[in-house]
Amino acid sequence: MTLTEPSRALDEIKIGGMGASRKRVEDNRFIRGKGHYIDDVVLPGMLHMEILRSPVAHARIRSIDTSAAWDVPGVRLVLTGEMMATRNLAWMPTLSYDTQAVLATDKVRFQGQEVACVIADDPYIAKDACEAIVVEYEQLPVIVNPTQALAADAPIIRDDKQGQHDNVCFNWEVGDKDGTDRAFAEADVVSRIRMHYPRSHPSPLETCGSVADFDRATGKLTVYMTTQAPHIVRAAVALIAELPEHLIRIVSPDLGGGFGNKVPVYPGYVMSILASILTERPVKWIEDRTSNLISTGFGRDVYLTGEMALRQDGKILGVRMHTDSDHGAFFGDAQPSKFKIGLLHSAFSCYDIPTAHLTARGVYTNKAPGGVAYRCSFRVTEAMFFQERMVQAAAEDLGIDQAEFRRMNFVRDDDFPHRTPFGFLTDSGQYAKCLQVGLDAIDYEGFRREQAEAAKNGRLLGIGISCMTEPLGAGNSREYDILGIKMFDSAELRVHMTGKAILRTGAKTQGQGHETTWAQIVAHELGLPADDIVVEEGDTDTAPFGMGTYASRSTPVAGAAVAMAARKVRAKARKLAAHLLEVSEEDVEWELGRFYVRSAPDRGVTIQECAMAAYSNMPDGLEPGLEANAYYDPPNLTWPFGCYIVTVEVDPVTGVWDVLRVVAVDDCGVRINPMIVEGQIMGGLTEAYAMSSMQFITFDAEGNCIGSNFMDYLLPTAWETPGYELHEVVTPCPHHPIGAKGIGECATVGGPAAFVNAVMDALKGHGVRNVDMPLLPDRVHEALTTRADVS
Ligand code: PCD
Repeated sequence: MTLTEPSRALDEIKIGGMGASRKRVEDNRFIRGKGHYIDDVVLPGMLHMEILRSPVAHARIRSIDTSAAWDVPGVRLVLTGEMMATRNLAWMPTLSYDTQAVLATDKVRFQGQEVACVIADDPYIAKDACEAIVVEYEQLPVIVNPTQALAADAPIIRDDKQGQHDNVCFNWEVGDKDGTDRAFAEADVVSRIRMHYPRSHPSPLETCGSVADFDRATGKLTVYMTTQAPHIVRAAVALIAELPEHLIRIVSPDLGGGFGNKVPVYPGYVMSILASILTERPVKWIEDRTSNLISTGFGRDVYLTGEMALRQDGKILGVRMHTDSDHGAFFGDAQPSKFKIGLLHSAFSCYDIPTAHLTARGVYTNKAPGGVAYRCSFRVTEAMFFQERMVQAAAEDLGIDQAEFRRMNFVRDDDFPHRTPFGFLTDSGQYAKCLQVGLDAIDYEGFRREQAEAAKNGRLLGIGISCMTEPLGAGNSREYDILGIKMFDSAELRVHMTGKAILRTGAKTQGQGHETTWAQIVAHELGLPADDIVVEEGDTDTAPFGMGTYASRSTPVAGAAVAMAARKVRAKARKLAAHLLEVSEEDVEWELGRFYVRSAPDRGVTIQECAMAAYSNMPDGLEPGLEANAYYDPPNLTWPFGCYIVTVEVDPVTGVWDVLRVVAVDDCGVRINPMIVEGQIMGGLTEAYAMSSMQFITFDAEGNCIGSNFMDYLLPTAWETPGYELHEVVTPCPHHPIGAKGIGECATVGGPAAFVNAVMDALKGHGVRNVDMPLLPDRVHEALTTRADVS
């Protein structure tokens, strides 16, 4: 700092810049009931669509008789697979290079699969008419898990696919097999664990839906739909339906939560589009709760087995993992194309492990499509759960304290960038420090004493730790693409003459608060008050091309693009400032919100004055206007770190467990809006708690989905939800323009293992190594009484 350094820079917090816990601007409309969700879209002449779904899980369709449905007054159209087939639309490609039935033609392959649909004057007529459709099914044997799917005599579910002679949808492998074998040969101790991460459902409060509006006069197709990735949908419609891309407009309005559920393209969207083209009227489809729960993107359903090679002194020498994942009838989830099991191989990235090997097998079953990245960056929830359960088991086998075991194996702070055993490059972190903050906060030693004391009276207390780093922010485009479309993102910033601005990005908020936080990044870069910037996302006619919001990629990618676009605007504003100040550009200095003359700091112009000049007083030869766009292709993923510590008390008589305390230490680099970040962590922890304690979607032997409503599939309310104690550590991301890393999913990813580890710690000495989630009281009770694992 020189003596002439002026001190007129704006107080960044006051203008709502980076680090301000600015109130969420979108909440102004949400809490007033003024949000504009899919069901709020009402167009003149709009018709309504309802879907007839299969009651059985596996059956050949003998016949479909729709005549009675056509006779219901008010019915405009009835669609079957056969009719879709005449337009080559009975099947559609998925985002994972598979195919999925839009409407079943040959067979139904899961309960709830789309069989026919009715378009009518109102949704009630459409629903009644669906019930008038008669379908004759010839039932087939049903497969509901990988063991059945892989049996020698198993019926082939995907007999529609040429060359498919079994129920395997992929085999995939990564890591160093030979090196790992050697590590195991040298090990003093080999620790083993097997577990099932059960099927779960993202269940956003708002279900899926669409309003398709084809205008024959202009040839324009507008589709309002609940999608987390509008531009991917536009590309898919253009490439698959071969409609002209410039005449397709996808609008994703306000979304009542996404959580990965709104990434896949569902048959309902496709049918509403075709129905609008055929009827030449807008067609609305709104899914009901049960349809959402039984037919749309499930998460998890992975069987994991693993082994860890250990040296007696606690050093991890290598890891072997195998997964069998149940993808349901269609491989419909989205992940970067070259990674079949998502980023599951990001497991063990925070530990310094020389070698590892993973084999992954995906199978088809008679269940709805699964494997969706429910609040995780493509299967990392499963990866981190497995990792932290394995680490706890290994520490126990070695007789080393679980915190100490983690600390001794962590990647060190001075060892970044660090190459993980599966080949990722982690960017930065202070893992031991995060753990220590957490241990101090929960008073680890104190709790251990309390636990030992309580045990004397037969009370079961437990403490569980879960540490993880998550790969957030796909791309870079070299490694990450979906169906060949490279993963990067974008922002476009227009500053108006009075210094107000509009910002658009290729991301799509679903409740995360982008309207609030993106404006904060612009405020940070330009010194414009955040309140002067309006943020828009989700309309492909206006937003720059982007890959959408999932995998906590928005801050790492679109957020970076926002900073870069703002910097381009600042560079142009500098030219305007030089002109206004009548000095050369090199003599102009910047401080937040203002340019000034280096030799005369009192002589300056504000960014708003530059904006006005861009339209009213630009120098000769300078293009008018003040706007810029930026496409950002990140050099790497961002790697936030989380340490979650939970204490519980288990009732030895009933198996009921209560959470005593939850301490969360998150390092997501620089926080744009600390309040929003904390909200993300609390929401994430709540989902973690739900999965570990109560959520269960299962299927009976006939493939009936048990858990198709909120009476059976439980969402935690404020009453069950424990209180959270949040702490932070800040390790700025070295390659992100504002040092931020993603955070949206971290607590859901890392959280479940902390709850389960805590209960398992309480059960230590009772002969139990693993109880599969959800840890319902009867399962915990069974483990206590049988002194055996429960799956
Ligand atoms: N941030 C800040 N700072 C930092 C980071 C971040 O501030 N450092 C913030 C931002 O800006 C935003 C948020 O926070 O606002 C978040 O972010 P991120 O992390 O980036 O993320 P995104 O991308 O935006 O988002 C996504 C995520 C996901 S993925 C999910 S599931 C979930 C989460 O997000 N979802 C949801 N969260 C949430 N929230 C809400 N409300 N809603 C929803 O729906 Mo996936 O893959 O899809 O499964």
